[in-house]
Amino acid sequence: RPRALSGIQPTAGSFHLGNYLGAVRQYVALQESHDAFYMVVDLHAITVPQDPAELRANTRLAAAQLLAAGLDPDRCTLFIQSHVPEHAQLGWVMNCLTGFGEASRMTQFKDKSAKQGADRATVGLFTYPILQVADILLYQANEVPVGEDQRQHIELTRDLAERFNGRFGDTFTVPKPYIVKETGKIYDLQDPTIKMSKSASTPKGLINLLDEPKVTAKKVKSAVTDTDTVIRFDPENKAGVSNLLTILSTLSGTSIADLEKSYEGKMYGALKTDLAEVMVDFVTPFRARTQEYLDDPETLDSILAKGAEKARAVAAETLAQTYDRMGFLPAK
Ligand code: AQP
Repeated sequence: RPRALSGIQPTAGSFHLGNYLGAVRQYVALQESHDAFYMVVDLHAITVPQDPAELRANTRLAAAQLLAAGLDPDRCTLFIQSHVPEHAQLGWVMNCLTGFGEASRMTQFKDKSAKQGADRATVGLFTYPILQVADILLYQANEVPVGEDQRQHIELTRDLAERFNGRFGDTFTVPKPYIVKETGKIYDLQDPTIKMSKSASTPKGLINLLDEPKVTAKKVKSAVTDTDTVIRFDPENKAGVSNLLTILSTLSGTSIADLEKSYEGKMYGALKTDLAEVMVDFVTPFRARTQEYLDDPETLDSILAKGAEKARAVAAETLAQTYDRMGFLPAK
């Protein structure tokens, strides 16, 4: 079986709809076909300031949401990044193989550091993509399910894997991004030209899966559309409507073409009412399942402990081989 690896940050508390449709949904699907490793990336979370108690709670909450979304610990390896110290160790090695200019070209860092101000952005935020390289290469992943915003980081991972292999001999699998075209970028409901993101300018554009269902329904109903009246998939001219169609199509399993047909002659309100209903049907059991995992921290912690053990076995082997290839003297 090919390997899959991905990670999600525990920073925001609730996952948002972009996280789910762009990434987590694919995590669930790939458990069936891949030897899959998924982690909550707490080391990445601290690239921006975190309150310790909140980080701890949000890390458990992220793991609970992954399980609620359908990850099955018998069919995949679910763990917390900091439980596997090899991530930080291989991260250092990768830092030493990455050019400063090369790292400076990462657009996510440019965007985030511009928002924070150059003096407040940490060196950790700058090297975030390099730690991500280590995350992926440690598991010899063939495919990395992510949203479109991560494509550049996977490119960097491929470059560094090839660079290392070229210099020190074949060591790392060169991974491919696994990005679903339709849902690789879910847009903000209030500004459908930007991606849905936890740092959106207004919370009204962001669907948090753990919001009260009635809040979710309200956000759907106040989504920005356009002054036209036709329900048609046309991302360039009708970004808002197209985003709603994408979300409805994915959650309901109905093709966009069939949706367009069924909404012929109908108003935007009909589309929003249906989407609100589908969203509520989706988030209601998701919230309940998440709560069940949170209510049983012993089970959750034992799943994570087993996951870390399985992950470490793979990561330790890759790290040992890497150290050896680079010429580190083995510890006796
Ligand atoms: N809008 C999106 N559409 C599709 N995929 C998305 N992802 C994020 N936003 C969208 C994908 O979700 C996975 C986890 O991302 P993350 O851990 O980087 O989560 P995040 O930082 O909380 O995501 P945000 O909201 O995008 O954060 P900010 O506001 O900090 O930039 C990834 O695979 C990502 O591609």
